[in-house]
Amino acid sequence: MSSDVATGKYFKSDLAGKYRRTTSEAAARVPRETVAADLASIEERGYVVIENLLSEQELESIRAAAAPLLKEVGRNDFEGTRTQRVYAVLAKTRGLDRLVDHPRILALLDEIFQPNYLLSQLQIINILPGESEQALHTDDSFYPVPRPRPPLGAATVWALDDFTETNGATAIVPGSHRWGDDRQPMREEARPAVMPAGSVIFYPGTFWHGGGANRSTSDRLAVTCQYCEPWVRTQENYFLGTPLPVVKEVSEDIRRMLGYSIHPPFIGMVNGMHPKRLLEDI
Ligand SMILES: O=C(O)CCC(=O)C(=O)O
Repeated sequence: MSSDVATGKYFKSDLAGKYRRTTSEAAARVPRETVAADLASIEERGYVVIENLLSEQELESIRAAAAPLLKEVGRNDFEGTRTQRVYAVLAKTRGLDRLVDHPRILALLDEIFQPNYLLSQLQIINILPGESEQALHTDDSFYPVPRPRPPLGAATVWALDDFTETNGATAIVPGSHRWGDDRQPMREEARPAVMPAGSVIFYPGTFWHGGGANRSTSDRLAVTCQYCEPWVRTQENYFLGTPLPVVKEVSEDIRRMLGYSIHPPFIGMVNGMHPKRLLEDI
């Protein structure tokens, strides 16, 4: 064994020759004081709501991309039998990409996770009138690592309609990101994340929340993006589920989050090489 391996240097180094570790240029341009304020809110309350991040024009175009994909309702109480859910979104439309790689969100992820974190889940969620409340849960509880602990995942919920007290706004439990395994929230501890369309709520995977009951007469349309550390398994298997032509079309930030990246020294390699070499002949 070489001394580098013995000292652990080997396992910490970026061994990629041609494709080195990549970071988000757009995220790096977000003012540091903005990132610090968002992180302080997450640290203190477990979440940050960023209001009106999307323009009316962006909202319209995202809604137009989402609408034709809305078909099936959920298969159980957790998915919601009166909730339409769309999976494998990146393979179906380019219209939601800017939610996945929004610089303001990547700037937070850059601080919370190790470089080359991954996209874990991307869903369109349309809660229909009459839907009941979803069970409160955390998003990274399926990783068998005891709490309290740092998050292994993080999520956004983008409001494409106004989120109101009555239409199924995400129910959130402030401060719950710090709880240990011995504590679960009572329903009365949850409150709706009321925010105007075009806003986003960001919370770590340790934060208790759930879809709200829709007691209104209109739909509640949202998109949720979830991300995870580069060394845990993603919820949706994008390595297998994303056709190569789609991988070519998306931004470099999304490509990296789909697994065309390495967690140094070599986690994620293909045939001993950086996965981006797969794209060279296409
Ligand atoms: O739709 C929402 O507001 C949140 C949904 C959610 O947390 C989930 O489906 O896991």
